Amino acid sequence: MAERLTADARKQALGAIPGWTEVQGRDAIGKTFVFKDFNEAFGFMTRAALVAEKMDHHPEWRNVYKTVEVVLSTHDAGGVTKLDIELARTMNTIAKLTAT
Ligand code: H2B
Repeated sequence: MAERLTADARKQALGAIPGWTEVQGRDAIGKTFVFKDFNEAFGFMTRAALVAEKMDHHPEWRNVYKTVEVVLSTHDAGGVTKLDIELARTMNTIAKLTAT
């Protein structure tokens, strides 16, 4: 099972993934993605969902029109692990590919 990252390791990893920050009050990371419209936002979610399912690692997220608020944490570990970092990085890549 993936282990929780130390505060230092988490900070260092976040420094290399644009837009992702620590969530206040819990051991999790988050980012709000803003797309051109709903079509793009949902396209992003669809692609990200397929990757998440393949990884067996699932986001907490909320969509309102063209924004997607994402929170990542490894529930089994009670905090941020390398799986969250990997999914965050992948989501940034997917967002780039999705945006027109
Ligand atoms: N997603 C997230 N974010 N954290 C988990 O601990 C987790 C998950 N565990 N997806 C997986 C599913 C686990 O429940 C299954 C049984 O593999």
